[in-house]
Amino acid sequence: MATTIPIQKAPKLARELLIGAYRTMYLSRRLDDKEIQLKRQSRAYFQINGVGHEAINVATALHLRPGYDWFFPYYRDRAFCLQIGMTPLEMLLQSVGAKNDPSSGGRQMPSHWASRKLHIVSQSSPTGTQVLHAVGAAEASQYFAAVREAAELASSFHADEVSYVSLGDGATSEGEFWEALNWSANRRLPVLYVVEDNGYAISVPVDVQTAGGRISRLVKDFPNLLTLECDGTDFVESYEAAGKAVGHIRKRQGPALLHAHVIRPYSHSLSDDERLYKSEEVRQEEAKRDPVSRLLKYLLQERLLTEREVEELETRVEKEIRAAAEQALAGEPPAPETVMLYVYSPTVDPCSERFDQPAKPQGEPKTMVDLINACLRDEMARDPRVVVFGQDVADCSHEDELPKVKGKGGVFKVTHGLQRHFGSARCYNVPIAEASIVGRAVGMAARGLKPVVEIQFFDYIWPAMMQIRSELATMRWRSDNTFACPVVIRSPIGGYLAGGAIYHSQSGESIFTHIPGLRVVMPATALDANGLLRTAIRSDDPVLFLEPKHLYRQTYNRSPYPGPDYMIPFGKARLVREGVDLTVVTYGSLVNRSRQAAKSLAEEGIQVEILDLRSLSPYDWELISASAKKTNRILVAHEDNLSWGFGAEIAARIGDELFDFLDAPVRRLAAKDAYVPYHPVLEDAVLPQVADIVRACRELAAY
Ligand SMILES: Cc1ncc(C[n+]2csc(CCOP(=O)(O)OP(=O)(O)O)c2C)c(N)n1
Repeated sequence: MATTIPIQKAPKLARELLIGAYRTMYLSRRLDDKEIQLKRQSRAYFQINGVGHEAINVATALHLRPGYDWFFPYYRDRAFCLQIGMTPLEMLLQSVGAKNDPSSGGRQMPSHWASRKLHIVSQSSPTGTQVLHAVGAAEASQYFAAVREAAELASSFHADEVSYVSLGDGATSEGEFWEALNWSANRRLPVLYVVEDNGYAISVPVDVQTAGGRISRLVKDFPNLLTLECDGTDFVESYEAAGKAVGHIRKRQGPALLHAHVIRPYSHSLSDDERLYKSEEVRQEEAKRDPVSRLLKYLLQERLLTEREVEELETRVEKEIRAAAEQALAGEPPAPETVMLYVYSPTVDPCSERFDQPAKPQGEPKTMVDLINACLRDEMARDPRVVVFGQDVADCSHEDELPKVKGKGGVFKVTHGLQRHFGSARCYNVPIAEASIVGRAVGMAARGLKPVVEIQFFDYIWPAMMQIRSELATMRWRSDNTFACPVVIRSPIGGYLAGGAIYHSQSGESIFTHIPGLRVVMPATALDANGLLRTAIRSDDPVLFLEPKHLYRQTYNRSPYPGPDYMIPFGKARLVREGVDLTVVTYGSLVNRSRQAAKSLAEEGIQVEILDLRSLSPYDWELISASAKKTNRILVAHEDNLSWGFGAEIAARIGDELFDFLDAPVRRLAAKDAYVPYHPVLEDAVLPQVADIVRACRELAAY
């Protein structure tokens, strides 16, 4: 059962601590005022404030250790970040979007902080995604404690470290918050959740947002979770509550959630006016709980400061802010030509020769499933930071039963034996919560682990879309290369299974190739799967590794094991067949279908060249161009449906850059713009068949 501890007034706190706290709170408040002024003068482009949250922010930060614990602060956490060690100048450099903004190099809105030195992981704007990153960072703590060889390679690890995350009352409505609580409570992860409840999410009051209007009541029965509630505008009470929460976590008793009631008197942001939806009476009641004036009153009442000393302190703060603002405004803007920097790793290029390593074939031919499994084994043996998790990926979650059973190892057996061989810390099952799988992987990778996670079927990747598109793919770019999360997401994809139907046959790779920062790969043979997966794991970018499940156990695409260092660079297509009359640019399940089509076309005297792209982002433009210049006719063929698909991009680029070499329009062959149905007759009607390819090639050759 969770415990709810009533908060009592703390015994007298040290004078220096209280004065220091007041200083940070006042600094934070005045920095907000300064930013608002800059925005009104059009010298900043956005403003969101932390006003009303200062007491809980500083009280919590005082129990945490910069560069030791890990921080995932909400945009209201200005005072928190100041107390942890960010400077007013660093904050103002972000307000003006300066080149030297240490959080993002002018790429992110203000109040989206990052600092590698302090361990503030780059924050994004979606409300709630950060919670899973914090859980991932805490899971990394648990991992490092269990896998010592990995801890030795970590940039920082301490046995009692804490992963701090804050969020608003509104953000607790996100499913990701509940996924995070469930997993962190179950695994007793060292996470501190601070819910800064200012009663509103923009204009929506908390009683509309949350059943019963009180989040701490809803979560109090989570096992192992310490739940606390406090007046977050009362510094002394907040300090006491945060101390209890942090103590619980450092003793490794489980996570803690601190529900702090705060106010938000400056409206949501400069684009909002709370008078539109909050009555004057409510506003005046809230004003009585202003944390900065409350602490000041306390300091004066307890005679810890004189009026004169307050004046001196405040004058010093004003001076510091003025100087910081002047310096920030003099900061250089970012250079336009740098905008493409750090979409991908600037140092590890998975298209380079380093990732071109020859196969050393040994033994009997193996299937794609076998060779993916072999690659995972090799990489886990090579690097203790490689960790595998997902739904059903382990052999048997209950370790005591493991010796008595054969083991599951994935619904397609791709991860079979990994738990048995490497232990349950390195390969384990997790709940059916896809956002949680990717979100936690982001937090783990930000700490230097290499998660290779499985989304059981591509059809179920969608709950993770926000984490993939807005977090995984953006982390390096948005933090100006300060953080990265080179996660590998493996997922079986596609149809041609007979009976897979709409929810076990989906394609949709172009939705992901559209995302800058994400690499997308799709092998068509066992050997390619092995070599490309190794490249994915050793690269420093996030990779979506799509495994056409129809090809998992085909005999024609088998290969002998190529050895533990075999790698294929990204962006290098495979020339499957040479021809002179036309080129089929394809990948995945259509590679072999194109080969079959080409064989029958050869009998008619049409010689078809086939390129298997293998990696879709990046793709091999060089080979496509060379082939187009040779055959002058191009058909792009894929299993995914036609409209707005991958073929549209390739066709458009060929039209753009190779028009003069074409003897015919670029043609596309793809699935119909519908879903894959259950009955095989219907499935055949939707997905491209060999006969369709033959027909399309014939027409193209005759054009
Ligand atoms: C996923 C997502 N949905 C919507 C928004 C737009 N938005 C920004 S802040 C906000 C309100 C958040 O409220 P709360 O979590 O209570 O924090 P507060 O602003 O009150 O501190 C909304 C809806 C967003 N940023 N992300």
